[in-house]
Amino acid sequence: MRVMVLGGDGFCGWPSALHLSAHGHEVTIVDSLVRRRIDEELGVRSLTPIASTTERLRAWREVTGEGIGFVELDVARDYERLVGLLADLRPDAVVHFAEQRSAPFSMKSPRHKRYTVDNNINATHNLLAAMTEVGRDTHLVHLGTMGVYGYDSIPLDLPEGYLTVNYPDRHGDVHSAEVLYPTRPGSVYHLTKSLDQLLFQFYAQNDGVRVTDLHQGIVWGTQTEETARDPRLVNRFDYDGDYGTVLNRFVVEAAVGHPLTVHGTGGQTRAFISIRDSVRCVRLAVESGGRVSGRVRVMNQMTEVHRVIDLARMIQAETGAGIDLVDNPRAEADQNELQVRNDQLLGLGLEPTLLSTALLKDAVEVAHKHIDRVDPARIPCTSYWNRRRRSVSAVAA
Ligand code: NAD
Ligand code: USQ
Repeated sequence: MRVMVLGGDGFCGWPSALHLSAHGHEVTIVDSLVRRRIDEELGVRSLTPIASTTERLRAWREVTGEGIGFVELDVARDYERLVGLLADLRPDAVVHFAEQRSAPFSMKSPRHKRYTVDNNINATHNLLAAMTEVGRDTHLVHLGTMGVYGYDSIPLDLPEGYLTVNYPDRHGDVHSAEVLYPTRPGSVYHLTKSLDQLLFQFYAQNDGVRVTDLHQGIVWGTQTEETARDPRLVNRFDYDGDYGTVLNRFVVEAAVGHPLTVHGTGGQTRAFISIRDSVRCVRLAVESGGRVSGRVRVMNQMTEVHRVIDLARMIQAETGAGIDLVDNPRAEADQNELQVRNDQLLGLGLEPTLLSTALLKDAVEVAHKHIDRVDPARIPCTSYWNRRRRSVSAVAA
C-alpha cells in the first residue's frame, strides 16, 4: 500500500514509518520538524542522539535497500500543498501523528494552550478537508489517546469509543443508541483529541471518509526491531518534565540516581503500550482498512494498566532507586480504577509485549548507555495546572 505518515519524524511516527516500510509498504513521511524546534525552545534534547531526517533516511536505504520519501510541510498551515501532495501521491492510507502531544506543554501558558489548539485542530481539519477535496477513498488512521475517556472510576470496562445508552422516549418506551463515549479531557492537549473525535464523526457521516481512531495509552520503551538496525536509525527518548512520559522518565531517573518523581500518591491508574506493539498496531490498522459506513472505527491501542506507584516500585526493586512523592502539578484524581477493552486489536492479531523485569532492565541499560546526555535540571516538571484547585482548598482551609 502507499502510506503517508504525517508526523513521521516523531517518537511514534518514525518507528511506525520504518515498520510499515519493512512490511512492504511504500512510505512517505510528512513532517514540519516543529518538534525538533520545540526541543530547542525548551532547552532539552532526546536521551538518544537522533540523526537528521536526511541521515535517517539514507541509513534506512543503506540498511534495507528501501526508500522512504520525505516532505517538510506544516499540515496545520499549508493546506494547498497538502492537497497537492495527496493528489500527487494518491495514498491508500494516511497515518496522522502530526500533533502537539504533551499535556504539560499544552498547559504551560496561554501561548502554549493556543498553539496546541491551533496546531492540532487545524492539522486534523486540514487533513479531513483535503482528503474530501481530493476525493479518493483514502483511509485515515489517527493516533488519538485513552485520555479522552477521562479517569473517573466507573465500574465498567472502557468500551472502544462508543457507549450504548438506553433512554425512554416521550411515550415511555425504552430505546437504545450508541453514542461517542462522553469525553472528559484532563489537559488542553487531551481536549484537542476530544475535539478531533467530533471532526472525524462529522466527516465520516457527511463525506464517507474512512477513519480509524486509535485511542492509544502511554507509550514506553524506545527501540523497535527496525530502529535497532543501525545507530543512525535510533528513536527519540524524551525524559524531560514536559515530553517525558512516566515510565520512560522513571527509567532515566533511576539511571542517574534521581528519586523517582511520583506525582501525589501515585494512585493514578493508566493504560500502557510498548513502542514495539504501538508500531504493530498502526500497521494492523492500516492493513485492515476499516470500512464502517458513516461511522468512525475506534480501537483502544493499549495492552495493560498500571498504577503509577506500582511502576515506581517495580523500578525501585530492579534498580534500588528512591521514590519521591512530589506535589502533583496536574489537576487529576489522586487515584482511580481503570479496566479497558482492546478486543479489536487482539482480534487483528496483536500479541501484547507486557512489561517485565527483563524489558525494564533493557530500558535502564539504554538509559545508562547515554547517561552523559542527561541534564538533571530538565527532569522536574515545571508546568502546573492545579493552581485553581490549590487556591480553592487554601480558602477552604
Ligand atoms: P512527537 O512529538 O514525538 O511527534 C510528533 C511529530 O509530529 C513531530 O515530529 C512533529 O514535528 C510533527 N508535527 C507536529 N505538528 C505538525 C504539523 N502541524 N505539521 C507537520 N508535522 C507536525 O509525538 P509522539 O509521541 O510521536 O506522538 C505522536 C502522536 O501519537 C500524537 O498525536 C500523540 O497524541 C499520539 N500519542 C502518543 C503517545 C505517547 O505516549 N507518546 C500516547 C498516545 C498517543
Ligand atoms: N506522572 C508521574 N510522574 C512523572 C510524570 C507523570 O507521577 O514524572 C503521572 C502523571 O501525573 C499522570 C501519569 O503519570 O498521572 C501519566 O503521565 P504521562 O506524562 O506519562 O502521560 P500523559 O500526560 O497522560 O500523556 C502521554 C502522552 C500523550 C498521550 C497520553 C496517553 O504524552 O501524548 O496521549 O500519554 S493517555 O495517558 O492514555 O491519555
